Amino acid sequence: MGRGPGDISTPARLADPGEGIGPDELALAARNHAMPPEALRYDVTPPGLHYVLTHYDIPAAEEDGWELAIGGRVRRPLVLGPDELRSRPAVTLRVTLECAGNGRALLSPRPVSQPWLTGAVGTADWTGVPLRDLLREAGVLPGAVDAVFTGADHGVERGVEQDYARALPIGTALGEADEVLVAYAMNGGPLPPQHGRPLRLVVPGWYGMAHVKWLRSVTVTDTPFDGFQQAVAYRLRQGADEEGEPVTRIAPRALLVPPGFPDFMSRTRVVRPGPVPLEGRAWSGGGPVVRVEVSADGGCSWRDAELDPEPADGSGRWAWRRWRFDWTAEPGRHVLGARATDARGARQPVRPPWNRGGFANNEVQRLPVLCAAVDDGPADDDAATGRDGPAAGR
Ligand SMILES: Nc1nc2c(c(=O)[nH]1)N[C@H]1C(S)=C(S)[C@@H](COP(=O)(O)O)O[C@H]1N2
Ligand SMILES: [Mo]
Repeated sequence: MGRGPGDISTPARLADPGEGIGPDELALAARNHAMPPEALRYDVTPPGLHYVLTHYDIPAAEEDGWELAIGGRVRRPLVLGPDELRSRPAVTLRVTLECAGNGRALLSPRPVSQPWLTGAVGTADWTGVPLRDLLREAGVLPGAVDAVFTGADHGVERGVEQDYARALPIGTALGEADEVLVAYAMNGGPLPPQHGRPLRLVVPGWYGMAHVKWLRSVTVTDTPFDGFQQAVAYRLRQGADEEGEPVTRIAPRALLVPPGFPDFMSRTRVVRPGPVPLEGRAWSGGGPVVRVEVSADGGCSWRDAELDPEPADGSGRWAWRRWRFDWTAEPGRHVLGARATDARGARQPVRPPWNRGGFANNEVQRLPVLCAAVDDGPADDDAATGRDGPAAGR
């Protein structure tokens, strides 16, 4: 760790100019995997392709004997097992989940942490019991401020030993609009271990850190929760000493299904001249995405993409939406990107919004594309910056 135990105040480090990803970050990047961008083609992310982020270890957590304790400032504390939850009216929500650190590794200076590019996102159908039903049954007492959610995983972070825990304001936890779930199923099956088996919180529209996995307790408090993941991590700060603003809802973002085929090392896309149908997904935690625009020149000029209609039954309100755009590729190099605007008018910036933790960087994607005819084979072109041309299979 390189930091003394108990040294709570040590801020997250910023990489030195030109400093590459080190072994610690590589280890995090390898265990917390991204969703491959081609998986943006699916409405629901297939099993195993959804991104994963776990601060510590995946705990040994199984259904048998698991208990969720609901207590604190409530009239009737409850202890419920997965079977008792399953016997209650169930709700299934399609939710796009995104890590607050998505885009962090694109920042300069780069906050040293899990070095996400843009793949820390995925969409799943989560089934469970509305949290408000459980809190109503327990009877929240007057003066309640926060509901604190604690997971079974344990670790040390910047010198602070802790169980992973996050809170929501009691109004959000009880809210009709936010539809917070205590989920026991993902895509119709039990939660996989890495996604929180046997129980997790799902907070539609909020960044990933709020969706506490391996959930073992919900504690209603009459003072604001000041645990590490609430008061120290996940705050938007410019300077290390600022209190900062809490990270909450997902900022709008659109990404492309990469067109054509990739170069092995650089991931530059190779397409042929002529019509290239583009598609991607767009989402926001601030209301539905109402507009997506596409740029083929790195964000200088924009044209409207076509958004798929929202499902009439409202089932898509927390999920990404597909968009399409008919692009005509001309020979040469291009930088593709798309930008989303949500119902509240929030629009993705072309320049990255920087903060010390590297949170909520929803800058417009920059996807390099080389358009080349078959005869001028891109293999000789330095777009294939690796040793092998794009035709060399691996
Ligand atoms: N108990 C627990 N819950 C957790 C975490 C964790 O480390 N421990 N990580 C959070 C973060 S930062 C994210 S982005 C999401 C990731 O959820 P996923 O792995 O199911 O995609 O889980 C959240 N819930
Ligand atoms: Mo996250």
